[in-house]
Amino acid sequence: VSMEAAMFQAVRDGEFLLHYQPIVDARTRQIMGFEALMRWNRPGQGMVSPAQFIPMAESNGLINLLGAWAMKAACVQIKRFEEIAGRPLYVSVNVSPRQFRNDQFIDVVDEALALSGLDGEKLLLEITEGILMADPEHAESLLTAMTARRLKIAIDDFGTGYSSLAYLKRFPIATLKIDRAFIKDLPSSVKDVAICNVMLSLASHLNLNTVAEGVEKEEQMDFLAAHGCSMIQGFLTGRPLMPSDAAALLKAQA
Ligand code: G
Ligand code: G
Ligand code: MN
Ligand code: NA
Repeated sequence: VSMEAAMFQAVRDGEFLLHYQPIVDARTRQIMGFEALMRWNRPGQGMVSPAQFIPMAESNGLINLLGAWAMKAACVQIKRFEEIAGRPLYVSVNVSPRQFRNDQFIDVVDEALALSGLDGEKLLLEITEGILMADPEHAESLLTAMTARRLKIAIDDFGTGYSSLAYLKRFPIATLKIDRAFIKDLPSSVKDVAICNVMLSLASHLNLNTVAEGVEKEEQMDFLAAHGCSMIQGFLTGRPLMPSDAAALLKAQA
């Protein structure tokens, strides 16, 4: 069978699952939330990376079905994590271009919030600069609907798109996720130090939260904490985990 046919069947058979990567406070290292990351547990082939199947789901349209499932599953799971931790946590969910364009997307979010009982302000939707600028009028109306529900918007892979900074003025953005391309060579790269400092300063002046992605080393963590980055996500502070492992980590921190 083709990959496409296999995917349709896999959704039906429940072969997709979510892993959760901790997002921690840069200073205290306390877990503040998790990014939900999709995995395909394909029988006989092990875990298939989203880098392989998301582009395909995006082109064949299955991303809408898959994304709706992920939104609900992530909201339900984070409520369980909150009960385990005994304190508020947030969940970050990736939204693809095709999901963002889909007229039913806001209904999917409403259903996920209703089903889970999660407060809208605990849900952070990750979109890229390109998604916003592809159709700014549509983005404006959708983001208005989102902020009415107190949902939060994060710019994923910040700094890697081709857009100007104009969208930061136009749209209600809560968080910048600094792409790991700028983190990788910290703190030895003079250029990356300069770029990160400017991004962190920009975020601070605009009152935006920052998440540094792909943090793997203590030196990177130290640099980021010292320069005002609010949160850290990376293998140093936690890999993407299956729910039971994420729950164990929360219990250990409590
Ligand atoms: O976890 P991993 O590094 O393999 O993820 C690779 C990419 O797949 C990420 O950059 C992320 O944007 C994308 N991705 C992971 N999970 C989801 C999801 O649930 N929905 C969408 N649209 N993209 C996802
Ligand atoms: O595009 P997005 O930011 O959603 O991508 C998240 C991806 O980054 C996930 O697939 C996750 O597995 C990966 N990732 C998370 N932390 C690290 C890290 O410290 N190093 C590397 N190389 N990848 C990471
Ligand atoms: Mn992301
Ligand atoms: Na990213």
